[in-house]
Formats: sequence, C-alpha cells, structure tokens
Amino acid sequence: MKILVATTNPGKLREIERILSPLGYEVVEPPEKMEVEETGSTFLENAYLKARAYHDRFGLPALADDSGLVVEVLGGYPGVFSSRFYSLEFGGREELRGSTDEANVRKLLRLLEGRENREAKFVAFVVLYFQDRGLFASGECRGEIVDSPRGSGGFGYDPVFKPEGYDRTMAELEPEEKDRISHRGRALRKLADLLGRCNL
Ligand code: ITT
Repeated sequence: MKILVATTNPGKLREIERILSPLGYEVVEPPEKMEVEETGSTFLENAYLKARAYHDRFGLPALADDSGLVVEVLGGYPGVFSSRFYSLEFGGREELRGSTDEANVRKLLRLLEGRENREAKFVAFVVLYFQDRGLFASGECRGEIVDSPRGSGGFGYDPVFKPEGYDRTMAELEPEEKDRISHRGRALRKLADLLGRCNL
C-alpha cells in the first residue's frame, strides 16, 4: 500500500519512513509543501485535519502525525503547541536566535529551572485517511526533562528528554532504539496492526 506522509517536518518524515517501510508500506513524500492550519484543540483533531487535507489534495491514502511533549508541572504544556512553544505568551515569549527547536528547548528549560518534578511524556496521534474515513492510533513515551541538552540524534525536544529506564537522552539513542520506545513508533505499529486486521 502506498502511503503519503502528510508532514512538513523532516525529522518526522525520516522516522515514519524508517518505521513503516520494513512493515511493507511504500512511503511517499508530498510532491510539494503544504501548510495545514492546525485549528483543533487535540492531537487527534489536528492529525485528522492534516491527513484529510493531504488526501484531498494529492488523492492518495495520507498519514499524518500530530505529536508533542506534555509536561505535568506546566499543566500539560507545550502539548499541541510543542512546535511553536517559544512564541506563545504562556510562560513568556522566547527570542528566536537559531532554530525553533533550539528556542523551544531553551524556554522549556527556563520554565523548569529549579523544579524537582521534571516528569514529561511524548504523545503521538497518527491518522491514516483514505476511502472517506480516518483510522487512528496513539502512542506515548514517558520520561523526564534533563537539565541541559545532550546528543545530536532525532529532533525537537529529544536532547532534553530522557526516557524512563534510560540514562541517555532520546537524542543519544540509536535511531532504531528511539523507534522501539518512541510515541511515534508505538502509534505507527498499532496503526499498521489495525490496518492489517481491517481487511480493506
Ligand atoms: P507537521 O504538522 O507538518 O507534521 P510539526 O512539527 O508542526 O510538523 P506538530 O504540530 O505535530 O508537527 O508538532 C510536533 C512538535 O512536537 C515537534 O515540532 C517537536 O517540537 C515536538 N515533537 C514531536 N515528536 C517529537 C519527537 O519524537 N522528538 C522530539 N520532539 C518531538
């Protein structure tokens, strides 16, 4: 089955290809960039909006991922705002000096400075939209936020997220190690399983 990956994030695209290709799916990149307004208030709504928009535009089964970091002591922030956390008024705006990932991480560390409870989880909702319906699955990865960034793998908040049971950050794991335990890996394997049992 051909699956169009409905994302503008190269980090996500890499991971989705890495996880779905060995499961027998032909993963296709979007022919051109497309911004979809994420007007939903949940990961699921936003994933559905993106999958449907790419499907309607390009006419292929489209897979979207809406994901983010949920931090307990920040009342669930950055959550659905993870990709643009630095620019939110919540917690004070952070200056953009380099990449948005770097500014997001800087703001997160500032807000958690001196905090004892550093629990966090990554959450992903994936939606595959085709034949006028959306199939979805979700995955989580629990861990905590470390004091300063470590490692160069992955993307986003990976350098400051230490998964439960590990003494390395997500950005210090091998790509396959991340996929085995990540929110995205878990969600995509569930979705593939569901698809396999749907007989479509
Ligand atoms: P698309 O909507 O085009 O897919 P996006 O980056 O805007 O790209 P989201 O709205 O789902 O996607 O935001 C996800 C953000 O959550 C992402 O930019 C990171 O900041 C963070 N995030 C999600 N998964 C992550 C992961 O595996 N590692 C680190 N950070 C992650």
